[in-house]
Amino acid sequence: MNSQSDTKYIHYLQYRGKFKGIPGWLLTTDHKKIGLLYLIAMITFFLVAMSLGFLMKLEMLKPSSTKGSTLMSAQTYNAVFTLHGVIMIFLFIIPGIPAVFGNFFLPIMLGARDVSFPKINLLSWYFYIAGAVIVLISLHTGGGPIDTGWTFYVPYSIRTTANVSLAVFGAFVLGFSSILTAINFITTIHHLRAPGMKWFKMPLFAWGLYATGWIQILATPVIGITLLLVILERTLGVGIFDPALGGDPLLYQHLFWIYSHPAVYIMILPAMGLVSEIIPTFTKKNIFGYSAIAVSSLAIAFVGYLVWGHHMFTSGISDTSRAIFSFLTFVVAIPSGVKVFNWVATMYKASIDPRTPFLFIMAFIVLFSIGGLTGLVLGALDTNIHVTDTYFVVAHFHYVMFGGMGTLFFGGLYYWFPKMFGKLFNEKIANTGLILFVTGFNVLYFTMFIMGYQGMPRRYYTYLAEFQTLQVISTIGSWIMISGILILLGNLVYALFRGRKAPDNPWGGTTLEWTIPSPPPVYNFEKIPVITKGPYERN
Ligand code: HEM
Ligand SMILES: [Cu+2]
Repeated sequence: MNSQSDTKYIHYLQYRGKFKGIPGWLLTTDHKKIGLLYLIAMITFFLVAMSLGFLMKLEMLKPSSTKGSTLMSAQTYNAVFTLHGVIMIFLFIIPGIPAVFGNFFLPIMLGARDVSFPKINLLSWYFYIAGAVIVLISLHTGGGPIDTGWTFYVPYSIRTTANVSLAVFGAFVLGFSSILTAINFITTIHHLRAPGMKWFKMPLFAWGLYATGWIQILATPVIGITLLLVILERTLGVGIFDPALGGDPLLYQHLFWIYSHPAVYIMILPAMGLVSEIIPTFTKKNIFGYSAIAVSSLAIAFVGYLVWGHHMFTSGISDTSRAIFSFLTFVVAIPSGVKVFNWVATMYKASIDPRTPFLFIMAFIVLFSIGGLTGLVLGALDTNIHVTDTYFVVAHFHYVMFGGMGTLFFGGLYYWFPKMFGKLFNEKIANTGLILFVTGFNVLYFTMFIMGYQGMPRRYYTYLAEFQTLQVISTIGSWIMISGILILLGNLVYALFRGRKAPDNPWGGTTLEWTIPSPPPVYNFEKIPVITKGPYERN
């Protein structure tokens, strides 16, 4: 470490020389450390929101109307499901895989030493924290915790005395974190790929982040402006969404879902990219249909912009638009199907090494397929009218969002843990945790499909006695699932302190992160690699 001109040395100075200890973290511009800062914050928020989910299910053990509320009042229940949804969506699922694994691994997988704008990358984390703190403050100020549901629908969100303005302002600030991360990833992919790494030699995880980045940049401003308009309507009564002032509440729904439906692809496309990384590693085969998978990410991102109306089939939109939105919702299933088909084709006749990260893929394919197929039930006009706003919807989005991105967030953590921390974990305990998670998940949410189909509305803190058996089974499911999650997380915390040292490539992966030490040095590569073959080619 002596030549002044060596970029490695300069990088070392840039990232290590200056700050140590806490300042070394809070002022870091090292993409790996920023990924870890997001990881710590995100796991914390997830555990808080998970506890709220646990409490909601506890409340459902008996119908409050007959024997008095179990645990909380109706008003508190409204605030709890709102906060649960807001935290899970804006602080866990949307930043999720891009902010943690995108930050830690994208530059390494492209053969770069960092993202294009390291300081802006740190700023994105501060916007994330600032947004979270503002939401937190809103719970204890003004009219108290927001109680509108995570969708902040007007006219209720204009009328309620709860502190909606500050809470949605927090969500507005969070949007900047998303946009800045996307700008960094897109410019990094365009400009910092290693020599020889042409677009179709790039790992598929990078393609997932690329498609996601464009949605983050183009859609996030829509929700940003919409939330500012809600604040404006609450403070000045301008008459944009409030029908009493000549406003249109349906306009709010259009603007909200013009962001929030594409946002589900911000959640799932990086996760799907992760699947395309893990399957070749454990099948020891090159991925089937690389280009089709890469292009299907962009296709999903594009068509995903055109289906938002399927959230409004019963809101009074025209029959023509209902038919078009329903048709397009089915079209989105095609590029998604291309991915699932190519993943299964890669596994076909492979000698699969069923290690823990691969078992997460199996769990994902089962849970996400149930979520996807029930999405078609919701996308069909006749069945939608029957199940919209019931537990069927709640079950559906937990299967796609939690069963999809959530499972792969933990799967990604197990896949890359040895590389990130240089430690190995206990696979037996991990597999036990995963089995409990998947079993509990289905007991908890599949019963909610049945209750929803039988008419159990969502967002009610009480219910008719006939639902009690299924409610109790569903609650027990949440205990099994949550114990699985705690075992999965506890196992990694233990490995962090007591795990055996990990080799550079414990799984036999072929992408660039497996060619450098575990954990990676601050400058990533001794020498920038030259790429001559596809990411999953083995010889
Ligand atoms: C970890 C354990 C979890 C449990 C036990 C849980 C439980 C629940 C329950 C019971 C509801 C329905 C409330 C009602 O309508 O009466 C709900 C709503 C919701 N959950 Fe979860 N959930 C969990 C994880 C997640 C995850 C990972 C996500 C991320 C996507 C999520 C997102 C949501 C959203 C967005 C709502 C709707 C809130 C609203 O109606 O405004 N949940 N959850
Ligand atoms: Cu949608």
